[in-house]
Amino acid sequence: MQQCYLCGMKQRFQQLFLLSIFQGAFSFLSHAQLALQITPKPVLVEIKEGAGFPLVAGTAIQHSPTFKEQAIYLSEEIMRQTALATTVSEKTKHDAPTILLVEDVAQNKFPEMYLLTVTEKRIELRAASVRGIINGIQTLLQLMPIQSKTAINIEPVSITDYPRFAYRGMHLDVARHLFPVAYIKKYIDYISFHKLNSFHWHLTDDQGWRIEMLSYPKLNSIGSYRDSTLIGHFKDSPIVYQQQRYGGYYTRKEVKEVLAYAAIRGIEVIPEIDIPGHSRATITAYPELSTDPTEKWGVAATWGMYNRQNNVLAPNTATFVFLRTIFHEIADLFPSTYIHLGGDECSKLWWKKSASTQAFMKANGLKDEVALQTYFIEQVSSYLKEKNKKVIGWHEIMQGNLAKSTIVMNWANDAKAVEATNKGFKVIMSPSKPYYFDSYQSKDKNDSLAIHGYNPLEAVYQYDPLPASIRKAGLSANILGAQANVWTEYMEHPTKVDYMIFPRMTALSESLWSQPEQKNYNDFLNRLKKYIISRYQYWNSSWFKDFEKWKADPS
Ligand code: TNX
Repeated sequence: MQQCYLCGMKQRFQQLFLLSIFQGAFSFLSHAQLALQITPKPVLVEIKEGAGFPLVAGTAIQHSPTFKEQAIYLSEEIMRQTALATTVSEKTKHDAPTILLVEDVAQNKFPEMYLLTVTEKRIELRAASVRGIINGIQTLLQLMPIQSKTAINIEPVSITDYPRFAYRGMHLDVARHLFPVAYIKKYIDYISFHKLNSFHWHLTDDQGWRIEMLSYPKLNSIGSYRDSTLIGHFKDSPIVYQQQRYGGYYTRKEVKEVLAYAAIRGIEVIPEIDIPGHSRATITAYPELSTDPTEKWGVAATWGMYNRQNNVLAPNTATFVFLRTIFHEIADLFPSTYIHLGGDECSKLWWKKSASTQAFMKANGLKDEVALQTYFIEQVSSYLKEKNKKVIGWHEIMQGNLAKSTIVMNWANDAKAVEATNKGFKVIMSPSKPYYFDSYQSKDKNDSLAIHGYNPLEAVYQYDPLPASIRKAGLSANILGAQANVWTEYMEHPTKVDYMIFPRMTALSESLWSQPEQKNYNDFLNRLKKYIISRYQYWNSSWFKDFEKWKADPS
């Protein structure tokens, strides 16, 4: 390896020169104290005396080997945000002010914790894990302006920070409407910026199967496309359809690309294959898996199928072979700890009417259709266990007598969470009130079409995903965390998704990350208006603008 001494000297002189101009320029400015404006609110912020860190073109980012990809990510984000080019290496080549990403096992008092110290000489970010370092990077990026700069003074500060909840997620339904891979990545960026850690990817439903399958190709050639799509609200009369083929799916290559992108950003991607209901696309592709194999099904063109149209899998040998095969294929593709198997809104009507289903129930000693639903969940759970995966399902999976290792995702109310924790389940809270971001955020008649309901920003902010009764019962540890759900029946394009999630996602972020005593809605609104809206603009995203006007209903 060749070394160029003079080159190093020259570089050092240039840096010092820039530094002196830059320090002169900033000496009369007091620090902006951006650290007090960070969202979600950190656990502990200590503002320090003295000069800040001079970030200039050529500043080095030095990293422990484990954090190589995160160092590159930080460098790219600094470039995008400020137009400053930093260098990335495992070793520093000079003693100029440096950004350090340090793997430090001592920072493990809390999961995903990070420690950020900014001085004149160093920005030191310490964490025991990738997620910890990513959380710190997101804080650091908020200490920099969103503006093209030749030099930035980052204020001297020390921040100790960690999340309140272990599971912090956002869901996205890509079955009702499909979004480009570029948008899925952008969505993952939103998740990472907000210090959330899980992306729940709702990949299959009545209206389309959205992931390439090698084992059952008709899921794509038939199941991924519908002939028409409902326009307006599904409860409108008369119902109007757009007669145009709609669909598509993410290829395995694209999924892998998304997974790699998410991994760098510390995000776990949890795929959901929704069974045994919500399966209209499946039975259209493979009628032999339905309660009536002679019927010619069609991928759903309308919304809200529950009890209205047959969309269930029939319990038979072909179905269980199918389920084992496709869940294994999914488990092999996704590195996540968890796989979501749906289990929601499974109508019992079609099973009641089906002679072969009734015969199966009798032969297997299943006393009713609820027991059959549990049987399905148990079967799939056992297939996933073979692949060492943990199972998540919507709260309806508790209807029967299910293994307690299954995680219950509760889309009902606090009482349902109490029921689940009392039964010994671990729970992820995603109550439709207020965590369904497909509901309205205003009562304005002219607001963009949403499914129903009213979940304004304030309600999202004020909601505590840890119900008081669970805390009092000493069962807090059974609430793993929470997530907001984004069902896309009425969101045809990414712009509409952005409109529905912002700024509610920012409120969610603070209620899942920050300690309850740190929450203050007015302070949050000020930070949102002054610092976060400019992020949405920087992302070229849309958002619901009237958020201040619409208050939470009294509970
Ligand atoms: C219920 S909540 C559903 C979804 C719909 C949503 C609309 C749940 C697990 N299932 O299939 O899209 O309502 O809000």
